Amino acid sequence: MSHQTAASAPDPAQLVASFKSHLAQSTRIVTIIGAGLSASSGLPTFRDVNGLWCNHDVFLIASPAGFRRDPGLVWQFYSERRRAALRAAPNPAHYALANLAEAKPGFVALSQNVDGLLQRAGMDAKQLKLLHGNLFDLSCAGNCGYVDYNNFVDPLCEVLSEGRVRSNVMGADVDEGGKPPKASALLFEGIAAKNKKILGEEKFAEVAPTAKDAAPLRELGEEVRVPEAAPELHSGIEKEELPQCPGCGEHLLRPRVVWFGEALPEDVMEDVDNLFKEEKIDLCIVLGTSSTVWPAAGFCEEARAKGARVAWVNMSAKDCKSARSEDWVFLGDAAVVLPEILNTSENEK
Ligand code: BJW
Ligand code: ZN
Repeated sequence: MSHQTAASAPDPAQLVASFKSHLAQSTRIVTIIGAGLSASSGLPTFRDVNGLWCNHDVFLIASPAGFRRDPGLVWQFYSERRRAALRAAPNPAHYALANLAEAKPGFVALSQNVDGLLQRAGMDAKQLKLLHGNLFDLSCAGNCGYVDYNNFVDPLCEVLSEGRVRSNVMGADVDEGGKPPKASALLFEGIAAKNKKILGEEKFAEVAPTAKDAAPLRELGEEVRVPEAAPELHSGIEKEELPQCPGCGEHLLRPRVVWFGEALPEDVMEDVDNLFKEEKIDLCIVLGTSSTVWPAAGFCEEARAKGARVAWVNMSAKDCKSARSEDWVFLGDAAVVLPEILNTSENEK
């Protein structure tokens, strides 16, 4: 773990000690959480190199329009995510946060994660605000009001069973043996399509990748295919084959997560509004998020406005760009950093 502030790099031990001393005196603590928290549990983030979005036009997957266009493709993506989350286990950072929540009744986690791992680490539901929903809640895509909470069935229907889902609807192939991950065919096609868009047809033709360029991305003997055009992603799945809403019998079910352009859950936003309306906040921890998605990206400044001192925990300094010189910045894996800096047993309960 390396520790630094935006202005200088003081002694790491001193930095941890000063953070711990502030933590011990803090009662109202807000944590803004992103996908980096679950990275050590083996769940890919969204925007990192092998992240979930690296193969995708985000809006084909995480928008109501994407679901209308091809609900099968969206369901394939979320079925894989449900399966991966079910197989994953909470890591030491999830437990450190759950312990802190128990030790500090004024602690609130504002989590963008939908994987259920904080709940499984034992965090009290009252202290956990799920900004972007939950992979294991399903709702009617036609808004008849039907909701199915905590549905852990897998697969949800035959067409979404493991063997049937195309492997490349997730991020680039996941590194399983400590070897560098191999780019998937879809990633390669995506890069080509993007370059084509930027350069225009003619310029792209001049610099288009050749079979030789593509060769290192393939297994020995695997056929090398150079994309000709933008990949047309279609699942080929009929609506009738997907989970149907038992409430109205008319529409499909969808994962109850928040897509781009959709409002965050009303009750959650009400709690968040009240949180920032109430008295002083002592500490805000921004954890494993690129802070690119709103409204969550704005919560750190709201906490500052209520007097909070801010601590950042992230693998990448570039995602702590709004850090000020008086903030604590802990660069490293959340699963290593959090248990060290929270060390809840030392804090007052
Ligand atoms: C590690 C690590 C390790 C790696 N340890 N760290 C204001 C300005 C501009 C735009 C907008 C605005 N307000 C609204 C918008 C539009 C839009 C938006 O924000 N667009 C931006 C892209 C610009 N926002 C919305 O549309 C939101 N809705 C809304 O505002 O509605 C208004 C409305 C009101 C009334 C009526 C109607 C509408 C909704 C946003 C929903 C986002 N949904 C997603 C998908 C959820 C479901 C799913 O999971 O599939 O949420 S998108 C995706 O991004 C997902 C995430 O929760 C979210 C944030 O990503 P996160 O967690 O930060 O992940 P990454 O990958 O980006 O970062 C990982 C980080 O971890 C990195 O920093 C790594 O370095 C780090 N890391 N390993 C520690 N081991
Ligand atoms: Zn319905």
